This record gives sequence, C-alpha cells and structure tokens, in this order.
Amino acid sequence: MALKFITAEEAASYVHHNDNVGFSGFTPAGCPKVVPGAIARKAAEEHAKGNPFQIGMFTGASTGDKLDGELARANAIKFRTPYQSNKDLRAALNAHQAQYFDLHLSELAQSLRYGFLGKIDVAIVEAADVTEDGEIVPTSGVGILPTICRMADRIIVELNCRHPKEIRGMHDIYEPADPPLRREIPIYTPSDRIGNDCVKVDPAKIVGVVRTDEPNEGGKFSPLDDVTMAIGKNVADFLVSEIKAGRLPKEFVPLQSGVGNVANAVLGCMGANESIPAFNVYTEVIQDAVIELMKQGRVKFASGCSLSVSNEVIREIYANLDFFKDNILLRPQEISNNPEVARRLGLIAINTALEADIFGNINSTHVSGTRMMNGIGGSGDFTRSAMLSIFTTPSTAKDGKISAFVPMVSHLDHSEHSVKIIITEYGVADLRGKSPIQRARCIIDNCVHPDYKPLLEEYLAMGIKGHTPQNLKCCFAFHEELAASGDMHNVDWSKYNK
Ligand code: 0RQ
Repeated sequence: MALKFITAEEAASYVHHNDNVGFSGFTPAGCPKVVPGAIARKAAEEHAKGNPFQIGMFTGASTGDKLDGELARANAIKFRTPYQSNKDLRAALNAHQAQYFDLHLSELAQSLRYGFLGKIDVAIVEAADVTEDGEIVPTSGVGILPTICRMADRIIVELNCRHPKEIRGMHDIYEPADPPLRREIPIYTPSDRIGNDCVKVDPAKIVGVVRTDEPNEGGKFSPLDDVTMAIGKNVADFLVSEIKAGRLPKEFVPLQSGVGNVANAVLGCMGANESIPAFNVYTEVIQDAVIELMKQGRVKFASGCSLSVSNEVIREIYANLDFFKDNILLRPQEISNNPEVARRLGLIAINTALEADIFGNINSTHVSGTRMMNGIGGSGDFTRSAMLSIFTTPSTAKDGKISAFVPMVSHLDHSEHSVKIIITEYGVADLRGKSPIQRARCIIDNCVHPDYKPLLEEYLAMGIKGHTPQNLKCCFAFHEELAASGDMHNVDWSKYNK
C-alpha cells in the first residue's frame, strides 16, 4: 500500500477535539516535532472561533518544547500522563488547566492495553524509516510506540531524516502478552535481544507520513559544580566499599541511573574509579556519560529506552553506527523499566529526591507537598525492585533556604521500605536493617547540611514516643516556615509544639 506524504497541517486535520493521542519518544529523544505544533495552531484557531479543542495525551515520558510546550501554551491539553518537565505544561497542570496524572513509566503501556485509560484514537510517532507494508523503525527514543501504534485507529508518522535508516537493528521491540497468559520476560543479561528490530502495524492505519529534519531538543548539561561532583564521588566510593565488603559481586551488576546532572556526574565518577570494574547499564535514559564511558571500554553494554544525549553525541553515534549497534539496545519503556527484569538482573538503581525525611521516605515529585515538579518517572519502577536502591540529592536547595531533609516528607513517592541508601555531598546514609530512629540518626549524621542538623536533632529530642517518633504538631514546620518567611532556617519549634 503506497505511503501518503502529507504536511503537518494535513496531519493535524486527522486529530479531533477530545481525541486521545499517543506520542512516541522518551525525553525529547524520539518525540514527534512538527505535527504537535500544527495541532497547537489548530487548537488556537478553534478557540478563536469559540470552539472547544483539547486532546488527551499519552507520551513516553517528558518530551520536547515542540510537543508539550506548544500544546500547553495553546491550552490544547485535556489530560496528560506520565512524566513531564516542561515549564509551561507544569504551570498549566498546577493551575488545573490540564488534568495530569502521574504513573510509573513501566505501567503505562499495559494500563493502555488493559483499557484503564480509554482508547487511543491517534498515534503520532517519529520514525527513521517506514515501509509500505507497515514496518516502522523508531528513532532515538521508543517509549510507548509499539502499544500506541497497535491500539490506535489512525497512525501519523513523522519521518525524520536526521536519523539514518541504518539505525534499524538498534531497537528490540517486544510487547508482553497480558494476564493470564503472560510469561516471564526472557531477559537474563542487559544485551539479550528478545523482540523485533521494528514495529509492524497494519499499513491501512497509516493516514499519512510527514517528512521532517528537526533535530532532537537535546538539553545541555550544566558544568559540574562542587556539590554535584561530591555526590558523584560519594556514590562511587560507596559502591567500591560494597564490592570490598563482598555485598556486590566482583563482576558487578548493571546500573540504572535517572536523568540530569547528578546522574551524569555519578556515571563520570564511577567510570573514573578503577576499583569499579567495567559495567553494564540497564536503564531508561542513556545519557552522554554512558556513551563516553562506552568509548573508553568502561561501559560494556547499555540497554535503555532512549538515547537522551546531546545532538553532538547523537551525531557521533550515527557516524559510528556499527560500533554502537553492537553495544546499545533501545527497548519500549515497559521492558527497559520492567520491575521483573530489574529484580532479576539485580540492578543498582540511582534516582533523585526532591526531599527526604529523616526516617527514609522520599518525595521526588511535589514541591512543598502541592506543586508538581516533573513526576515519578521511572524511579519507582527501579527503586522497589533493584538490588541496591540509592537516592541522591544536594543537602539543600535555593541557596540553602530549603533543607532537602525534613521531619516528614510533604508528599510520598518512595517509602522507607524501598529506600536503602541516601547520598548527599556530605556523605552516605546506609539505611539497610535500621529501625526508624536509627535511620534518623544515620541520615542526620551523614547527609544533612550542618545548618539544619541542630534543628533536626532538636526534633528527635522532643521526647515523642512510638516506633517512628514523629511529632504531628511539628512535622511540617520546615514547610510552614518556608511558606511564611521563605527560609527553613527560621524554624522555631516552640511556635508549633504547643
Ligand atoms: O530549581 O530549577 O529553579 O534551579 O528543583 O533540582 O537539584 O537541579 O536537580 O534537575 O536533577 O531535579 C527530583 C526534580 C531533581 C528530578 C528532581 C529545586 C532546585 C531546582 C531541580 P531550579 P536540581 P534535578 C528519571 C527518574 C524524578 C524522579 C526520578 C526529578 C530544581 O530529578 O524529577 O529520579 N526526578 N525519576 O532548586 C523546592 C525542594 C527542592 C527544590 C530541589 N526540596 N523544594 N525546590 N528543588 N529540591 C526521570 C525519568 O524517568 C524520565
């Protein structure tokens, strides 16, 4: 069946008010880049005529500004899930203009198949290649592409010539059967290939192909500062001590690490530490540092959902595809983030906390308990199931006015039962096998900023009884003080403990 090449505007005509739309990609990598803008313009035109126009949105994770940003600014989003990190979308969902629900990334594809989230009307996917018989080769990020293509009534393909057709072979596309027929996912090492090199769809569903040459909106990493470097070094030193103590196998276990500067610094420090053997990566986002370490032979193999790398690095990968195709697999997020596989492989999972409490609970998503930052992302997929779950965070935020450690988290994403290790620039709190009060002392001694240690020690010294000695009159005093005076330093327990 001949492919029909259309413009982005023509593609947008296949998207109607109230449609549920699924988008490919994971982080800006692999996301459509021109059709979302055309949908946003269509929404603006309809709104100008007094007509409603909003869509429901399923993405892999965060996307680029050309997707989330354009649609949020056009007030074209009815609801959206999962992880996002766009400032305009963040503002819209915190103002309830767009309804947002946060979801573990590994769960999205199966939640769609189970029918929990409604139908998919349109799938809009970026491809490096598409054939007349319905073979779609994803680009540098997969996300939920296979599931949305299979479920959608209509498929729009953005054929992006920045991504060579020869990327075919870097993907491992596999969708598990659903219960009660599901079997184990047969991945026993990160390099195991279990699926196809492309997504096969009914070609009759492809309503059009839009040609583009838009680059990924690759975020630049900030230069590493002292705090970030200290966290990275503390993680690497801790892992070496685990090898020495015989708690990590000498051949090591695969690593998962989240997004951002800290993750990049951790990887850099692990790569530079000769006491850590060359290792495999089984993760969601493959960042620049993984590619650098792969070139140096320090990373042996990387399995992920996306190449969330700078445009400079993606060009390098495409210029050396033979090498990188032997060493990288890109999988749907249902597989890259699969808790069954994470537990089998025995991952070291390293993710980021927004705040932690002194008893080891983690808030990764809500600023002061109410304002959504990004979302839980894949952190829950890995944290609960990994062999070693580590959370990193700078000990303070906003010029020291916010302590990352508070008596009680203002929102809970990862409970004390899943969190094994917390690491800041000051040190490592190893929470394994410790009671709540032992955990509190360990966190205060090793991770808390010196400015906030006395306040948290005073909190524990209030003489509150019970297994977890929380003082319900005072546990949110840090947040209340931040709201009142803009600085958690000003906490005065006597104001609350009446
Ligand atoms: O604010 O941007 O205004 O400077 O939060 O903090 O320290 O720059 O760190 O970019 O790694 O983000 C948890 C949000 C951290 C992120 C979070 C302010 C701080 C700064 C960003 P500015 P940093 P990061 C991967 C797996 C989700 C869980 C996860 C995240 C801004 O890592 O979303 O790891 N993780 N998922 O000043 C108020 C606090 C704060 C605070 C920091 N306690 N209160 N503001 N900030 N702590 C994701 C995927 O699965 C794709």
